[in-house]
Amino acid sequence: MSEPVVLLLSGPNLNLLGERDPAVYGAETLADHVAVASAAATERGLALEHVQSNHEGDLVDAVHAARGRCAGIVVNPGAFTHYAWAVHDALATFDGPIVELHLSNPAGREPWRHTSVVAPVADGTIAGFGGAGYRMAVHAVADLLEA
Ligand code: CA2
Repeated sequence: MSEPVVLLLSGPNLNLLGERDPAVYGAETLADHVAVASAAATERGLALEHVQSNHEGDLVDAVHAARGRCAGIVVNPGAFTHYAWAVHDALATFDGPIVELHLSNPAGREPWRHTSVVAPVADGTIAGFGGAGYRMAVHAVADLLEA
């Protein structure tokens, strides 16, 4: 039998990681983070799928495609975190565990980053641990699946 699939969803501008703002977001590329998340998934007997988009509707479509097919979701919605209610509504239709992930700690940054519209439909949030958060988020989903 094939392993349960965890969907890693990456929002806008995260495709530029490693190219700018290393002081805030680190020097690693998104591909580096996906590799870390994949390795963590393998450790836990899970498979990882990754979707990155700069378009809100694509992220909504990816959540829809995950319904009934993926076991859990790790989502770094990028700036959509703070206002994309369509992403919130799509995630609310997903039955498995959802972990919200951020490289930085939005709570310690500008006031407009303090609101997350994703947090109410996530089981929990991992923020401020840089790239290590990708490993932590996959393990959090795995723990919730095993609970
Ligand atoms: O800390 C995070 O992971 C964020 O989700 C990153 C978002 C930001 O809007 C959230 O408040 C927190 C921004 C991602 C932008 O990524 C860039 C990558 C390279 C260069 C510039 C931006």
